[in-house]
Amino acid sequence: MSFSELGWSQPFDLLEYFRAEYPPKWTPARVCSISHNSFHLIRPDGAFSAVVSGRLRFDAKDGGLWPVVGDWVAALPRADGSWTIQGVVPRANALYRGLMERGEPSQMMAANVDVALILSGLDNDLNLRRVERYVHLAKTNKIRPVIVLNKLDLSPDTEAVKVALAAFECEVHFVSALTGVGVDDLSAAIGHGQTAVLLGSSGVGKSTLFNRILGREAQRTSAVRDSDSKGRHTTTHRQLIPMPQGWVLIDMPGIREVGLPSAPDESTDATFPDIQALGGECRFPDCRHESEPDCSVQEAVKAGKLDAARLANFHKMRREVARQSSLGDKQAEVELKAKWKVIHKAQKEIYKRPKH
Ligand SMILES: Nc1nc2c(ncn2[C@@H]2O[C@H](COP(=O)(O)OP(=O)(O)OP(=O)(O)O)[C@@H](O)[C@H]2O)c(=O)[nH]1
Ligand SMILES: [Mg+2]
Ligand SMILES: [Zn+2]
Repeated sequence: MSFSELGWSQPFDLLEYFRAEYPPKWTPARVCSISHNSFHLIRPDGAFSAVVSGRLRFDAKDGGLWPVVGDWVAALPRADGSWTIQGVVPRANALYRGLMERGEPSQMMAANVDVALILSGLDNDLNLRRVERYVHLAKTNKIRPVIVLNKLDLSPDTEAVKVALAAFECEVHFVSALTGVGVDDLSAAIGHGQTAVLLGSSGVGKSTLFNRILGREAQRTSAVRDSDSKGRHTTTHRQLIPMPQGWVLIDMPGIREVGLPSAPDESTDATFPDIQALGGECRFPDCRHESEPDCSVQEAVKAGKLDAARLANFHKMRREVARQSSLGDKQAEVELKAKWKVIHKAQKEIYKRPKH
């Protein structure tokens, strides 16, 4: 297996980066899952476990990087055959969620993710407001959102759902993880070497789809409750596995509250391209589409061209993003600090040089 098949998709060579940055014995590997203090890693010749080195643990307390699922790390073999993680390779991006409800900063869920597969089950009424939140999560984290409607075998009439999702301007796939219908097309929509993550409520069929694409039962699944078709939170930890199709998939536990991560106020614009386009016609360039005069967005709602519930969610999400942003973003601060450390070090080197 190559690094690309393990999901290395940054525009520089991983081995060259290691040669330039790390001691010769440090080897690149990717974090597949984490249980307590044990990190399950994969590299081209196979899987192995490692613990975080004392140094990295110490640095993390002092604002250094801590590895999460999807991270590329530098692993070092010890004399007794065990491994330690010595460093974390700078991330291309990361999937954050907000924890405003708990009054906590945004939390990193996975690193180096290219595609978010936003799953809903056609056995339940489609919760458009929730899908808007997932799309936002993806877009603010620079991840391509792909909306997936699963359980097509239970509800083959897709027209109404297609109409309801048109405003999202997102790629949409209808699949049945159970029968396999639509799964090859979905897989083909994900590029070679990309990393995709499964997002959605418990019971929508994330793990069933994961197993279907992988071709074996790697993840446990369990039936939804008869009373309301809700899941039982069967998957309890994040799991990354390279798929035989040449890309990488991360199965996730079902998300209860889709909290929005801290981000600039305008971040909701990309999530609501229809509202953004209408907003270009408002009288005031900084119109908030609330009660301003000559607001094209409000007019579109009155004319039945824009769903009032969608606009209400736009407002709600904007307020939530602002509140979460005031709570900050721990890991992002850590990354920024690490970046500045490197810059300051480089500056010091420059000042140390003799002046001519
Ligand atoms: N009919 C039908 N059932 C499906 C399909 N996909 C999944 N299921 C069923 O839905 C139930 C829940 O599936 P899981 O894969 O465990 O759901 P999950 O999203 O991983 O749930 P959590 O791990 O709890 O977050 C299981 O009984 C699956 O067999 C499908 O395409 N059609
Ligand atoms: Mg699951
Ligand atoms: Zn307006």
